[in-house]
Amino acid sequence: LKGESALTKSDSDQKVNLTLGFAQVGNESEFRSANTKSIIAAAEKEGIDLIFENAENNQEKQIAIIKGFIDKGVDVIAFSPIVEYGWEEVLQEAKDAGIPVILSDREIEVEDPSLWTSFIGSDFVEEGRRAARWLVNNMRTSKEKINIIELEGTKGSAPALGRKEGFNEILRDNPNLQVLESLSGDFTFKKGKEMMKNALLRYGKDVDAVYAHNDDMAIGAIEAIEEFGLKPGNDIKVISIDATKKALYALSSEKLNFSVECNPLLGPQLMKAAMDLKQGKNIPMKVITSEETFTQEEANKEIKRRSY
Ligand code: GZL
Repeated sequence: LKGESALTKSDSDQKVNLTLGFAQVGNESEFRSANTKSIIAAAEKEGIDLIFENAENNQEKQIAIIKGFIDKGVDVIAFSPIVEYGWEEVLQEAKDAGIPVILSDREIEVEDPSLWTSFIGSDFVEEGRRAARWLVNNMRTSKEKINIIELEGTKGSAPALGRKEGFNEILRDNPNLQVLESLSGDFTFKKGKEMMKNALLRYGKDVDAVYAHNDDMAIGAIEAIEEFGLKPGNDIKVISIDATKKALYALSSEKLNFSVECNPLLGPQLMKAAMDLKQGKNIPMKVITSEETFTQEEANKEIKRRSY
């Protein structure tokens, strides 16, 4: 779906008369691919006419897509905002056009909360706390300072801001853990690997652990650590968030040490919210998905039941 727009015609026995415009953030990670598949499959299942557009990690493009939905007069708009800020104007246009907006996966910061109707996604701050707690409880070294490299997600995005906040909250109570450097890997494998290579050139064996805001950057860091001549998961502990299948395989091969789940399968909840809105029902302002965490031991069992 990269860069294309997909118009999925509903099946013949259309159950609801509903057109949903969805502006996807991009195609940057395994999480995103699973998220996209979930949304499209859920629209098909419910007989909802989905207009799916991909903003390719560009806010101007995402705004233009949303404006296009307003011009088309869709019933409901949903999107996964690439960053938290800069949405007032386009969401005011949607509100003036009487089109409700659902935030999928990522939140925004706006003065006027009436500019969006509902948020369906995760508690990123808690995800960051869970990652930090594992390090606090599992980094057994004699060193008085445990040195961490943080690989951050897209600058200004809700998951990157939340995961950093939660991680730092726990570190404030554990001063023996310190972030040597925080680098932006933009949630991608390529940038994550590149940033980790730079960090290893600067700090080498002084690095004790890597905290990656998502699996794709963690897998990149794992490759960079191997190419540097060290053993990921052993010489340098690696922890990540999302817990996609790639992370579960890295856990079972002991190159990754811990992964915090961030559930991408939001399609069914999103379609239910859109249908409820169309039928004039009130919907909850926030729906936080329940999530788990995975150690190396738990990975093998989980892999068997995972579709993504
Ligand atoms: C989190 C989501 C993040 C994932 C990344 O809900 O927005 O964006 O953690 C994805 O993998 O790129």
